[in-house]
Amino acid sequence: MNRFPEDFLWGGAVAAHQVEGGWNADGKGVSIADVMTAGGNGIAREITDGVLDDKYYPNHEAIDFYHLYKEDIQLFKELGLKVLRTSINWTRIFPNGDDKEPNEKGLQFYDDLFDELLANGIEPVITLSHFEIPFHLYKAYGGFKSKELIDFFVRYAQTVMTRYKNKIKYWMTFNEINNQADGQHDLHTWTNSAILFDRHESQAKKEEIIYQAAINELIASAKVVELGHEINPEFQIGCMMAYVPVYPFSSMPEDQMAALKVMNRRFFYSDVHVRGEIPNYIVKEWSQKGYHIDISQEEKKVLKEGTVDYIGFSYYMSGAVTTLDEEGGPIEDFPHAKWLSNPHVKASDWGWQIDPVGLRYMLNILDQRYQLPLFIVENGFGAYDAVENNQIHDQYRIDYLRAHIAEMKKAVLEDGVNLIGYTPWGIIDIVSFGSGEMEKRYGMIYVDKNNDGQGTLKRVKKDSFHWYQGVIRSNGDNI
Ligand code: P53
Repeated sequence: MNRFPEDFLWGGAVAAHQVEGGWNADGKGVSIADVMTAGGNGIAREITDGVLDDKYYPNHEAIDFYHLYKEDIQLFKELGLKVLRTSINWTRIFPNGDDKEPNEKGLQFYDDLFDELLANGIEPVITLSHFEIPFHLYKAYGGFKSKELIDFFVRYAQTVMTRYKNKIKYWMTFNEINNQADGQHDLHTWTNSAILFDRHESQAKKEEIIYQAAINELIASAKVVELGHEINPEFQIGCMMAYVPVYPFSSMPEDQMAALKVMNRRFFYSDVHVRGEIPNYIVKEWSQKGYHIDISQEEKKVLKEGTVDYIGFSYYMSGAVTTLDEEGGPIEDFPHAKWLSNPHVKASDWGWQIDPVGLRYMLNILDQRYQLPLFIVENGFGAYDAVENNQIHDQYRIDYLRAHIAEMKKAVLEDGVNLIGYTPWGIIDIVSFGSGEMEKRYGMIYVDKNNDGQGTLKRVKKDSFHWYQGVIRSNGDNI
């Protein structure tokens, strides 16, 4: 085979909270994304205790996809997308998370959205939880550190999987479940787990709680995989991981070992998703640190019975670690090692290290580790765009995507990796998750809106739009 399979899933990806807006429309509840202010390039977003009058929340309107999706779908159709990955915003369906009955208007919105996509030949691919946990579940239960959230998530998933069982085939449970692995980034633990920490918790105690939340999510995910297969045996239900290959900075054996340890910390999540067992390196870590993680025999069985059908993942960049005596960022757990920037690759304006070969490397590592179908559900280049005469010449974005697709092709055609699809991130400009900016743009479709929330919301095709159209049309031959 020297071409991609004919049914390769070329598409684009977004998430509900980053596009929809309509944050309190038609009975929707407040989600954790609704209490995140705008930060900036290098400026952290603030998480407020509820929605405050004097703050600006960029996700409240986002790009108003809630009202404009029909026009956007026409553009996606013109672009040639075969699939669109988005999420269901949990708080449209269960506004508080622990409600007894779902919100019919929220369910109807996704019926309409999915029907519109399908009528235009675009298959929706759905993430169940993409940083949209009901805020109430944080306040009243402390987020996923509580086992009660397992049942709330399962009920929500059961509701939507039943309702849309003839409209959706590909599902993912928790977006980038492993990006809370470091435990250092408040935004990541917030968006993945919405954990309410006590004020004076030590770093070690926090880490223990994050592991507990992670285990609870993995159990919830496994239950949903099993249940989903009962609802419709045709369902393909995957996990969603952020993979950032971490290289040894030098060829010192210790650097190689440090890189392996840092990678394992992230692999832990997919190891459980795929194998249904907690790997020994984590069992050991917990006992060495004296952590008590609550998981019953019954729950261990659940993990084993709910293993995923495929691995969805994001790929943006790589990293490097060293044990040499160099200046670098600290690594929890490996005080003798640090993060360094890799002199052999360039970085984006946000410091993300651009590494197309890393994608081929990662695809091979995953294929060998798991032997499951792989699905690249995010990849893209966040950049500042300039509009000249109503045109956007984003050659840098084309260069980034082309280089990554070229490596992805090698992984499939030369290395034999089983890859089922590719959905570049932020196919249309959206609110950045990490910074809350509009001007960190990923799209092939420009949206006229700036960081302060001003603009007409008008959509304009960028040069990358026409380029990607050709890629899809030729099934990846012309890149
Ligand atoms: P933004 C870090 C590393 C890799 C992926 O991110 C990440 C992050 C988070 O900062 O997140 C994913 O918008 C996430 C999306 C997000 C996208 O990458 O910060 O799944 O929601 O928008 C890009 O540039």
